[in-house]
Amino acid sequence: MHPGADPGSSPGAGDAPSGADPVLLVSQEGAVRVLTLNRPQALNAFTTPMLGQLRHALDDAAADTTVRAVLVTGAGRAFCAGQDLNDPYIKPEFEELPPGSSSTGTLAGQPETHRRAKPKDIGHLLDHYYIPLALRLRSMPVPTVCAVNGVAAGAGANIALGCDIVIAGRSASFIQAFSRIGLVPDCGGTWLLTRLVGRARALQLTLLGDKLPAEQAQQWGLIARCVADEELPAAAMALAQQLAGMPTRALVQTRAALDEAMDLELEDALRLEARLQSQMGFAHDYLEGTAAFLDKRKPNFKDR
Ligand code: LHQ
Repeated sequence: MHPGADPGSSPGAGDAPSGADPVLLVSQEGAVRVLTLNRPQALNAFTTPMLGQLRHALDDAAADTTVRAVLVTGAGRAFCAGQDLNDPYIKPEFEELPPGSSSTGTLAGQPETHRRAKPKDIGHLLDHYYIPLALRLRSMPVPTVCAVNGVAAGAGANIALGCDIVIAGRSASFIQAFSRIGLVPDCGGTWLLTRLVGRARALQLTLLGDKLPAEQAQQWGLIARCVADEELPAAAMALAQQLAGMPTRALVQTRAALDEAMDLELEDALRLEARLQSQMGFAHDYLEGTAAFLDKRKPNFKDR
């Protein structure tokens, strides 16, 4: 597939052949849309079709007014091992060289002097797949929950961390795997990690590329919660259902205000809060929330 192709519309590596399991499972429980990465044989590593499908599924959830929260998780023992390093979009091609030529790369099991790697511009993959996906996630008009059911590496870790509330099973872990293969963090890792855990820990994670166990990730403030593995599905769904019953527009504006406040002076943050509060004050959910409080009944929030 060439850069600029419509993400998700073309077949490619990891695309499920007809009759095979889909690479993304989409289901709905009440007002919660559940998106499950489904390539367990490759630890749910992202292929280009899968990235496109995930983005389209988020677009669908955003457009569907019956959806009031999104829950993202993975099938099998991993959440996501990041970019599929076998995807033809990024995998270097190797050209045959005459014996004795110098080479710049090899294929496993091949004599070094007989092949040379022809690199590709892997930045295209970020421009056309990961950046739209990361921005879509951050601008969802409903809250997002990620249930990290196992290892989350590279772009898989940063997609997870891009969700509003991240809850992980105790056996899960986070790996900024980029430096292990000669890359820099992407998918928002530089922005997210510095905000979530500060420069020292962000550097430790990204330079060393070490595995951070879920419990420590919670202690560091990288994720919100860590639960026993067997409790993860129910705990994540309960969180998503709780969020789905809340005033969606206020939650989404809260996310936007918190993100923006990181770069604002106090007075500008105060004025942003006042501007948003004015808007909220005219909305149905505030009127309903206060009326329900005064009537001592459960509120019925509607705004999105
Ligand atoms: C995989 C992968 C994988 C393919 C496991 N691909 N098959 C953006 C722009 C452009 C270019 C590149 O990247 C990016 C963003 C990124 O995400 S860069 C980072 C890419 N990810 C990685 O480098 C992580 C690679 N994977 C691993 O280090 C390990 O698999 C982890 C630590 C995640 C898990 O280790 P184990 O639990 O020991 O599992 P395993 O290594 O045995 O993997 C199981 C299978 O999954 C295995 O296949 P096989 O056929 O041998 O059973 C792996 O080859 C496959 N797999 N990750 N990213």
